[in-house]
Amino acid sequence: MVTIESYDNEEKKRNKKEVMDFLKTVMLQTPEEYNNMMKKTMLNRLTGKGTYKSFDMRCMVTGQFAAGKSSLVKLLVGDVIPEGRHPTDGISLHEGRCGLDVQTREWILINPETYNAMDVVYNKVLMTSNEEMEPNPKEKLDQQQASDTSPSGSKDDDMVNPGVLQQSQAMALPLPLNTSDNLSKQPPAALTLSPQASSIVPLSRQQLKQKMKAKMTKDEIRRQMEKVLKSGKYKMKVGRLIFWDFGGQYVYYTTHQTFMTYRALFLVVFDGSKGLHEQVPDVLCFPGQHMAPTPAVFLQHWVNCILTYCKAVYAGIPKILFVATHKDKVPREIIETQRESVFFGVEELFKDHEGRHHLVLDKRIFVNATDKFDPEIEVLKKTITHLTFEHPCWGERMPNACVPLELEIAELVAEGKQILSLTEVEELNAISKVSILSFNQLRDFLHFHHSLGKIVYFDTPQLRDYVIICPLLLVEVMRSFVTGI
Ligand SMILES: Nc1nc2c(ncn2[C@@H]2O[C@H](COP(=O)(O)OP(=O)(O)OP(=O)(O)O)[C@@H](O)[C@H]2O)c(=O)[nH]1
Ligand SMILES: [Mg+2]
Repeated sequence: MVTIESYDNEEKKRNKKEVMDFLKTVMLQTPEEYNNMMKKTMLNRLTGKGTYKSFDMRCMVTGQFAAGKSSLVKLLVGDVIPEGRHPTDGISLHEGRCGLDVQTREWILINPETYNAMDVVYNKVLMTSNEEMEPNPKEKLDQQQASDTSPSGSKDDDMVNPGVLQQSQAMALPLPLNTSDNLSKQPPAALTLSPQASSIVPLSRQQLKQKMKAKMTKDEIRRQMEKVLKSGKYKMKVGRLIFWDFGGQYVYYTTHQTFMTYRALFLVVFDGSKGLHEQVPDVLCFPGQHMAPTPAVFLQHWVNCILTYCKAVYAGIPKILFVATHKDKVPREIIETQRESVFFGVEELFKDHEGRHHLVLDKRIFVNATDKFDPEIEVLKKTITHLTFEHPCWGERMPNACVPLELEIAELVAEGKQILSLTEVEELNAISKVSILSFNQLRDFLHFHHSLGKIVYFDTPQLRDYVIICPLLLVEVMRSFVTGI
């Protein structure tokens, strides 16, 4: 045991400290511990004014083309399923459409008409003021002043209105409402990367100051928070589920990996009415392979892709849930036999796979992805809920200090902005009337929000001058490289 004693001379103290630091480092060997340590350090640096609990889960829906991914996602978020075949072009994002009640674990659908991306962030700020541990005296004073104008605090639960559609509190960078459509189907103005349409050209300091002048102030935030609370339409403790529906055609495969993250739950969807080793007709060989494509080949591809591109931070995370579709294509009397057969096939396929502990194989969900009354849709919702609550990132603490900048960026995204120059982000931070992050805190903010998938920021010499605040823009850019369109 190395102990620094008060009678040790300076050099001895230094030497002992070095040994202790070394021991601490080697003891923190696992990626999980290392990650926790890094996160704690970073959060502490950003915190200053405490943290809030963030309930935010991404459900990544992957699998072979035409397996029923989009149909399934539409059922889960309460959308109408269109007639006929509509292949997903890139990635389709469904956000602000459903969530989970953090206390009752109820699946909650959100009316898109009442969805307001900014309110999501205000809810988050609100939660900040009552979720926290004992504030320091100065903060207490601030809160007291705030409570003069806002009914935040213990009244929180009184605001719960179970009969009303709810909205979650935990999103930092909401996208415009049209993101539940494919990005490529958005109005061209939102997509073009020309300097006129996007915000690539940095504004001058003066222009920016003028532009941002009327934005976030403490009063504005408090006023909005009060509105959110008084509306009674919102319940504080509803976490968000964001569905990422991946296009299943080969052409998109190169783009998908960019968005793989362990901070998510994965669904791998396949057509359960077909044999796992039946050749898929009219398709080219799988990229990089010469064997005939079968559902089994697609399942292996997706599992390998997910586990290759997601960092191993927590043991067995991310979880991968298999969902079979096209149950209605199987005669009723043999549904159970078919279920046994396909899921036994999936188990066989991965029995020696080294990522086996990521796979959820015991649920054996077999649905008709076009029928919202199929009782197994409820089973699927329950399973997603369970896996979300088990996920170590569900309810993780986030620093409050970032919230004002998140609000500013959220507002720009809502206005249709997709990219900001780093200078613009720095200016935005510098003119904040609520809290200004230091240079290092701002870097941490960008890295951390990149890891959350809320922005895209690569800190490399060629790319570090731009921040993509609407991550799906990247899919569109990469898709245009692949297809040449
Ligand atoms: N009968 C039946 N049809 C289904 C089922 N699931 C999907 N379909 C149909 O299959 C077709 C493809 O469904 P999608 O949901 O678009 O499939 P996808 O996996 O999103 O396809 P990509 O976006 O190309 O990867 C559509 O015409 C759906 O109506 C199912 O469980 N039963
Ligand atoms: Mg689709």
